[in-house]
Amino acid sequence: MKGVFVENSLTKFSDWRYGLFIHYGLYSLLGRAEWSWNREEIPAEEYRALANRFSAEKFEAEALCDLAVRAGMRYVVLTTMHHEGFRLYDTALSDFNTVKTAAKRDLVAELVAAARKRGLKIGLYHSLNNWHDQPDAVAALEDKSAYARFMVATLARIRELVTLFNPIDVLWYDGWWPFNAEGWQAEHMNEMVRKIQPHILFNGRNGLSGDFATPEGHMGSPNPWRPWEACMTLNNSWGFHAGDHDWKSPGQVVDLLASAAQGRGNLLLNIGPRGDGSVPEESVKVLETVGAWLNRCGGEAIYDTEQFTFDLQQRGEHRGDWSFHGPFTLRKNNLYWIIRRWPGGTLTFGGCQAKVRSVSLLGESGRPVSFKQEGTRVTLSGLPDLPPDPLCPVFRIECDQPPSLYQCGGLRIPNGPHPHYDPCPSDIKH
Ligand code: H79
Repeated sequence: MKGVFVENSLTKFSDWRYGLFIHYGLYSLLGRAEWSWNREEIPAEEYRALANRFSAEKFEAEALCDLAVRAGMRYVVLTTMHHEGFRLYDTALSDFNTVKTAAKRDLVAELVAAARKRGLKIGLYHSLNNWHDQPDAVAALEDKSAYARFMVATLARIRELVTLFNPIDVLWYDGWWPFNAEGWQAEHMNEMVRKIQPHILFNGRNGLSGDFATPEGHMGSPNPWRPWEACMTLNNSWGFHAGDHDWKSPGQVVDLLASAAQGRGNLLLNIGPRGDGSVPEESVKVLETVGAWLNRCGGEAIYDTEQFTFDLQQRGEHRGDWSFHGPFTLRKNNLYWIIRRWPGGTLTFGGCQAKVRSVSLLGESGRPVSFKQEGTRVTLSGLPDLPPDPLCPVFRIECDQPPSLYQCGGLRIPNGPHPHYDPCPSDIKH
């Protein structure tokens, strides 16, 4: 299964599944993550001067989008302007942008064009508040005329962004403090954008709930029946941090992806290019390794899956614990078992509420697997002692109906949209 996205009438945001988040700005030059201006109280003039050094000579939109495709991703989201207020596009509203300074390029235009060329969906990240423009939202809190000026500028900036880049797929608001929806005039804001781009989607960070939830740094949404997208760092920083080498392993990324796929959510996984625009090799390697796995065998279990678990995401660190070998995902009559920890020649799971028709190992061999079912207990046998995939073997367990897993002492795992969650009584207190 290829990562390149093919549009069809059933396509929905949740089927994008896996996207590349790119945090790039002046902070990337400092290498101390994207909040450094604020956290270090860098004098404004000193920070502004970074723009004269921000030449972005290794920022290659084509290569970034190629990486996203190789990684098996279906969309990209770029920070067009982070909290620092520096715009990566050709705005007429401020000189603090990449076209008027050292780079002399419109990086957003380049990325949008490259993404479109590859059939990738595109999201533009926009920070509502920023530390550069005066007044900023905090200064506008107590002063009516400052507030009026601030909102005129904010709405004009957003209007210009979605006019310059039209059509795009997502407007990704961030930097919401210190206002709520009323303060941001969020209804008016969204309506204005929708008038210009009727099909655009919004996240829920301007105070309204938007089209999808954006859990940051964790999986799952408070309301799992709404579309959601978890944004996660690949190390522990969004913007480039020269001292952060704490990269997630390919297996950990598989866990995140499976967790998203179980809950029909998306994973927006971040890279923070260096100041010159080059991408740390470690992130490239992890993304490519997972992309190769998706291509080889994982894709069928990850893309276009249905809502399967409710509770596994709700229970935080317990997620995926139904099976200690690795998570399950679901599509139609197929249950997929993503085996992160290979226990050896046989594998058993209980609680299967459907009749299993066949089992196969995904991948080149696609080989059928022997199994037996005794009631709700299913055992796969005749398996090798060592894992048959270098990263993570995946089984397709085809059933006679959409399967659910249920076992008292565990949790009931309902399939599909389910208005009432009905836990097993012993599991109510978790
Ligand atoms: O871009 C990445 C982060 O920089 C950004 N979102 C991701 C995608 C982000 N910005 N802020 N936050 C995440 C956390 C919010 C912190 C806050 Fe606060 C605490 C906002 C309000 C209270 C700092 C302290 C800002 C105002 C007071």
